[in-house]
Amino acid sequence: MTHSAHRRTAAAAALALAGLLTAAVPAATAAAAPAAAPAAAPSAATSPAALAAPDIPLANVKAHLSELQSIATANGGNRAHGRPGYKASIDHVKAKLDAAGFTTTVQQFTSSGATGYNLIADWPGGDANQVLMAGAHLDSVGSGPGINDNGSGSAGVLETALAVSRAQLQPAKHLRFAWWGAEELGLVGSKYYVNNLPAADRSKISGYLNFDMIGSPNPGYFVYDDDPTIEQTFKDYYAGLGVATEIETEGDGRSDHASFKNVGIPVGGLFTGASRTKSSAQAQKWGGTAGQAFDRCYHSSCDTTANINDTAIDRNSDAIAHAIWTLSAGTTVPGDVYETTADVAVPDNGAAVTSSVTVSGRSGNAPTTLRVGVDIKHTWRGDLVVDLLAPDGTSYRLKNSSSNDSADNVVATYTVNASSESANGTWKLRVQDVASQDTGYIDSWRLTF
Ligand code: DTR
Ligand code: ZN
Ligand code: ZN
Ligand code: CA
Repeated sequence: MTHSAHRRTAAAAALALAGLLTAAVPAATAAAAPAAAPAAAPSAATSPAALAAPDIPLANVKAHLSELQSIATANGGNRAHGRPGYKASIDHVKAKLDAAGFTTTVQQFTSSGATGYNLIADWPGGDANQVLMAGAHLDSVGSGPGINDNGSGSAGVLETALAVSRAQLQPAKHLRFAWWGAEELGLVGSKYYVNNLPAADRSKISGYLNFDMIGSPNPGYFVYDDDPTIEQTFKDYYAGLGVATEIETEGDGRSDHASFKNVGIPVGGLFTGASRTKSSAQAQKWGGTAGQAFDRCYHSSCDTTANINDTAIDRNSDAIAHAIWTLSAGTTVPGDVYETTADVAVPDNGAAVTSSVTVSGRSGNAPTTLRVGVDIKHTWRGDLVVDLLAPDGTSYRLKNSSSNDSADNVVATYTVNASSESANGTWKLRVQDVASQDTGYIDSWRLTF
């Protein structure tokens, strides 16, 4: 195990404490520990929200959709490229972002003899060499207001950006949000943006997340199968809800992520379906109507605010926030690391166990973005409940159990607002397996200040 200048392995300290706390035992044997953790499963009610991303209020997202509907109604019934309704949409979204502290830029281009506009909004701060982007096309087709296609993606991205501002988030990476023009003419706006981005700036974009139709009235839950890390982030989110997802199979080239993928930038995204028909099997798992299009108002005048499924756009807006918070935490941000690699067995369907690291020599409280990196080996991670315990015993829920997440291992970094906790002291990771059969062990975990 190599140690960076800042890395303080607490393995020795943990072993010294092992007799008092949780015996660090080889993974091969069951935990022999007189666990220091409480016998009962941790109560989520006592745990201040630790999972980084906030809930994105459905009412706020729907208010944006109503505003886009009003804009279309006031401008000939659409928000299409080259028409007044599109520029009015850009101005409307820009004003909200300016008021929320974003640095906005309107990028102009010409397509089919008309002026088009991209809106780019940078959230100040973060590592300029690691830029995480999220975007949605803001234009509609000429035949209607385009509320699902793509007011839904535009509103979900907008409300997530506003949530970043409300939280005054200070992620490791730099956040950039974008609303594209003329997607319906062939990804024109996003292509213009990428083509006019110097190669050196393209290489700084660690990922682009695309949201085009995320509130379809007869929704499916599709995840783009492009970059595996981005894909898994969305799948993990939906697994946490107990909602099955499918790989998005018609997307390649069909929306603005293609502009980024074509120049080698990792991409991902979510989609609830367009004119294709929902199958019986899909209706079985997702509800809705088999034999009917996911969105039967696709590219039609009836793509209005009535053409939205609230559950779908709510879930997907929350998924956008989850991905932004998770993927912007960064991986190479320097920081003071406190780690233990002592294996601690997790008894199958049994008492919680804990693993400790001791933090010392720091002043004041822990940060709002305390990073908790965990590596737990397990053959059915849905069995596991994971909490961080601060030195004063306050617990922060990192991961809930989930009956259908059968994937192996929990390897993740959680961002916890631990600013009310003293930095120094013994921090613990508490893990409980709450379902029988599969089992595993804590392999290592670390705190990064
Ligand atoms: N081309 C998009 C709609 C669309 C169709 N298939 C996919 C797949 C993934 C994202 C979007 C789409 C439009 O009409 O805007
Ligand atoms: Zn469209
Ligand atoms: Zn679209
Ligand atoms: Ca189990």
